[in-house]
Amino acid sequence: MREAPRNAEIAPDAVGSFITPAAARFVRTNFAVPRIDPRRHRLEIAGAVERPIHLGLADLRALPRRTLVVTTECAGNQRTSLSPLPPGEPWLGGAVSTGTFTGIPLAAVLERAGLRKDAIEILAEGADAGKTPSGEAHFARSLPVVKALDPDTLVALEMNGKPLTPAHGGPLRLIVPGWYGMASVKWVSRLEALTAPFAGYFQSERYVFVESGRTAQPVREMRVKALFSSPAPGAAVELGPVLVSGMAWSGSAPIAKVEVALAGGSEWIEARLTGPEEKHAWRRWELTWIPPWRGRHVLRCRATDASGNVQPDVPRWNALGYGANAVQSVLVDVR
Ligand SMILES: Nc1nc2c(c(=O)[nH]1)N[C@H]1C(S)=C(S)[C@@H](COP(=O)(O)O)O[C@H]1N2
Ligand SMILES: [Mo]
Repeated sequence: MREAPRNAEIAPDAVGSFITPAAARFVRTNFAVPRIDPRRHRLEIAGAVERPIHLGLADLRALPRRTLVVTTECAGNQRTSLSPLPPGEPWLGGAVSTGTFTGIPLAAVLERAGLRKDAIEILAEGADAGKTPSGEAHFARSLPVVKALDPDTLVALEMNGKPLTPAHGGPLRLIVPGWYGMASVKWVSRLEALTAPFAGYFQSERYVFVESGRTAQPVREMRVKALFSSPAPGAAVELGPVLVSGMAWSGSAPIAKVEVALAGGSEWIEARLTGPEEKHAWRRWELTWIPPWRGRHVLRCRATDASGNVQPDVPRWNALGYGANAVQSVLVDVR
């Protein structure tokens, strides 16, 4: 947790809620939250378009809206599982949350300006700016045109049925389902259709997998992961049946199964998948465990998605510490 700029994990007691209340949501900010007057805010659409335009919030609200439930995880989440610890926010496991987002498909917004055929990427620039090692910059990221035109990529106005709060990008942010959080640019004020790849600081110096002996790869889809919501870490429970539960998600495919290894054992037992099934949201899982004895127990959980991706036992180290998705464990005291 850091105060200025503010970075905070999800409230631990909110992990088990399918929709994360706004006040409990994780926050990731690279620079100070920009001051924006929603009545005057204009979204500029420029670059490789037929008609460069500016749209106010009222113009956007007049376009057909969609609502999607979306789980977003910060690419640096669980970085502290890596050794040596890479630079960046020292997240434990709580840089993940789920919201109901209402907005206009980015494709419909671009259509207003008439996207030209030679556009290959859509750059989204936030109103926030500050110093980076390569000079003063706005938070800005580009999306390949196919992802930008995906009907589920939104220019969002609302989260959980209310106008977006300033901390979470209000009045306007991108929501890019399936991708790590950096793609969902907050306080978006400018879209530019590009005919050459964007190479700004937050595109080429950050949010890339840097591994020795390999060419750097962009960080995109969220890797498969499961976490515990109950019991809470270090919780004391009575000897008797214990409901073990949590959440699991993957940016590549639906969750196919979650398994739990009980009492430090190597045998994996399949949990039940329960609760709402939304294409871009985490899935709840649960399992009833009957502890065999009093004392301390270690439980582990592991998710597999429908593409066959499974969590590794050991995290894959990379220089900037992204995509850490090794199997998590929880310590339970049985009294
Ligand atoms: N303009 C802007 N957008 C941004 C960021 C930022 O610093 N500035 N941080 C990104 C990152 S790294 C993440 S993980 C998500 C976090 O969204 P949240 O704070 O609403 O949870 O916002 C993304 N969008
Ligand atoms: Mo992030």
